[in-house]
Amino acid sequence: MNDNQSEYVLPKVWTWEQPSGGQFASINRPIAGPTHDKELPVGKHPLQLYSLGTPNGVKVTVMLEELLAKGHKGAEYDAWLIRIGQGEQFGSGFVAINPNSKIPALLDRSGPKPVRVFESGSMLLYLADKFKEFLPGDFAARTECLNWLFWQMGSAPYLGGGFGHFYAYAPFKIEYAIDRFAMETKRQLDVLERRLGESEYLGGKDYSIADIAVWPWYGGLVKGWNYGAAEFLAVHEYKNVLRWADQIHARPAVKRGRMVNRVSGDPSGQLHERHDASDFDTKTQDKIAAAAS
Ligand SMILES: N[C@@H](CCC(=O)N[C@@H](CS)C(=O)NCC(=O)O)C(=O)O
Repeated sequence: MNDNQSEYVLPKVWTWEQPSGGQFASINRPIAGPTHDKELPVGKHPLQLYSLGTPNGVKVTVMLEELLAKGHKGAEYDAWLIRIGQGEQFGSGFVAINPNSKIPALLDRSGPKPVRVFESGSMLLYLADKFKEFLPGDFAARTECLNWLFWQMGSAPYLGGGFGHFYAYAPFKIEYAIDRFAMETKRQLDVLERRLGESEYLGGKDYSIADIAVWPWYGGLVKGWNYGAAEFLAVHEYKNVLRWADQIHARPAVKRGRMVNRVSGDPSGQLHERHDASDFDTKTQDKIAAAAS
């Protein structure tokens, strides 16, 4: 085993002396709260989303596009871009909606008093309850769906903050950390593989917020989108997960939801902000570039 960390001697009390290095080092800090005053913009729709097209952000834009596809006009939304690499999640307006300073954050302005919703799992549940969609009404079926929703909230930090961080973003490769989190990630994929061998969708026979939560992380992983780790993790072993990932990817609302607040990849798949359904046809980055030339 590579023991490049063996010279480290634990101090009595940890202190924050320098950025830890690696991607995100510039925005990481050991304290919460705003770093600067900045009001958030507000658009014309009932729902205001402040986000970025990461797996956590995509969950909510997919849900909103699915609700709109079902005809729920009350799910119309403005999606504003929060560039976390530039520290926009630490602006005072953002922190007022999410004291945890992480995207996504949602403000529902449809009632007499705005309702703030933070944590993507809470947002999915809020929207499912509000519109009575993508969550079974039957108590036992609802509970099974929520089991998988909360499984995602508890598991994905090992995939993202654990495996993804040490595999793709840490300033150097640490075998111990990569081994530990690759093992856990493969264990999680096997949990999904077994579940999707017995059930078409995670919550049961119907597509639900459980699939919407899990797909951007684990669907994206087996499709090779997250961390470019498909070969490393031998994802071809997870046939049921691949079947389910493709099935969900084929949904038009999922394709639209993946485009919103996306700032990387093919320009035709990047809709930096979404304020109207027609933006998908006119405001993707390829169209904006063509109009400017
Ligand atoms: N449990 C949270 C996680 C949100 C999260 O980790 N967001 C990341 C981007 S995917 C973020 O905003 N990071 C910025 C930061 O840590 O400063 C959720 O599901 O909403």
